[in-house]
Amino acid sequence: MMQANKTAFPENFLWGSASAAYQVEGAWDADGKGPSIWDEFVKVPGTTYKNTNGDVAVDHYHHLEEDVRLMAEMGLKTYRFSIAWARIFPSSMDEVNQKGLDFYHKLIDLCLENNIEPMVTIYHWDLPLFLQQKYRGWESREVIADFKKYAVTLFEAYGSKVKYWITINEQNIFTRMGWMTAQHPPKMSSEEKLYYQVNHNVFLAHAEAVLAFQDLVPGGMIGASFALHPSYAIDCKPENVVAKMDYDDLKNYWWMDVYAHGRYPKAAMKYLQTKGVAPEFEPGDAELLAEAAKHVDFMGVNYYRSDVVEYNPLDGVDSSGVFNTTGEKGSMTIPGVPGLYKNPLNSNLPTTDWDWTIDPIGIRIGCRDITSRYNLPIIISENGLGAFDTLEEDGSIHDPYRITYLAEHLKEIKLAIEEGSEVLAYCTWSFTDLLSWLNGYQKRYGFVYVDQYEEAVEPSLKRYKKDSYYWYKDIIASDGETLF
Ligand code: BGP
Repeated sequence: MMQANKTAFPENFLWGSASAAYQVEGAWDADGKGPSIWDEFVKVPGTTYKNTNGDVAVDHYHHLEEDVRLMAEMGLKTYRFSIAWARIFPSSMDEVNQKGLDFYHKLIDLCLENNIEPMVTIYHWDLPLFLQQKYRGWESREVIADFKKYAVTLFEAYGSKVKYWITINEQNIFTRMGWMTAQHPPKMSSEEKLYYQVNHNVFLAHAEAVLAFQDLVPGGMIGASFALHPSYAIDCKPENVVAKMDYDDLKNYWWMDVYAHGRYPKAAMKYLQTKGVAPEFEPGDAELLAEAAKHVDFMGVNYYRSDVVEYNPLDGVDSSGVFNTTGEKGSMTIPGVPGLYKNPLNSNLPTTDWDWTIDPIGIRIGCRDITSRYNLPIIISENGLGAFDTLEEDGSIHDPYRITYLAEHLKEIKLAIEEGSEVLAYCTWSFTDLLSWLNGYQKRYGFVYVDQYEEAVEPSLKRYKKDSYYWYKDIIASDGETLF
């Protein structure tokens, strides 16, 4: 729907950037923090690229003032970060670690002093290890009450200062990689029944937090962040169009429908019931999900790439695909589910060195779809390019590829807004460079380069502004006008 009359980015648009505790903080056992499942998982040789881990990460924990100063100098309007559950409850849900709470008070206060709206993610994958050991974490319904308690503790501590809250980051990713592809803790593979049950537990935990939020943070906004994969049927063969519908139901709407409507998509549920892997409901679950959905204020969207969908016969590809964690372009293989779909490469689009399709229009398609299906405001909670960057001798980093990637996506977001989507915020991934869960430190996303090499014994952790830092600064100052 191309129009001649252009509207501007909305007033008070939140130009932002994002991170997650495990990927930036380091200080993995400082000030009373307990271990998380990731602290344990990464120590098993062979689980991450070159056995990299977040023990130090980019040491944001000890560079707080410097990092927020860099954000303020850039003019950032919002900073999305996650809270490490194991800093708040290190070894039991009965004892709060005040030093953990203090750390985030400090971060939030620094943001506010610099006119940066803090945006808190309650859970970004780093479950306290004691909960995994006690009842296998998300596999048990016990986690629902514990998550609620943790969320309530945060609402009570920070609710008067923080307006924007994200319950869960990319439930679809951490559950798939934890229970289907064995790439994340607890490293289980093809546990399909458990995978759907775990997801059900996460939905219930999210729902409890959303309902508790209503009384504790009046005027606040809450939602979940979802890893959105808009999809294209490979062609107009009807069986490929049905495969796309199956893909959307099982890979996108399975999550977004629950957040926004409080119910699972019907066809997907029937399929899983027939297979005997659908989640079991207890009395009250359906009502809880439906009630919470009425109070969700936005859809959080993490967008990196789109997918192509082609029908996959019963004797077709049966694999989650080889994941490229090395940056050697072309090493990824295509995934597929027999009887449903497979995901061939999109020959119309370029890819990153990690084989992720670069598709700016996909973000507009995603926004349009969410607007039509759910009529909810949207927070783009992550979008960015993982790339190799080079630190020049003079301390500069020239990353025109990142600027192009972000600019093209922003232009499409602007079009989505013109077409009726209500987009409240755009957070790039990420502000500083950070640990990429499985891909080490060489896959860089930040506006700020951090000297943290997997090879370095004692990295300097020095911060350097990339060209993209100055570019985003201008975008923010002009409210997006310099994009055009
Ligand atoms: C999302 C996660 C982020 C971040 C990002 C980039 O799935 O929410 O935590 O890691 O993806 O992914 P990667 O680090 O695998 O390149």
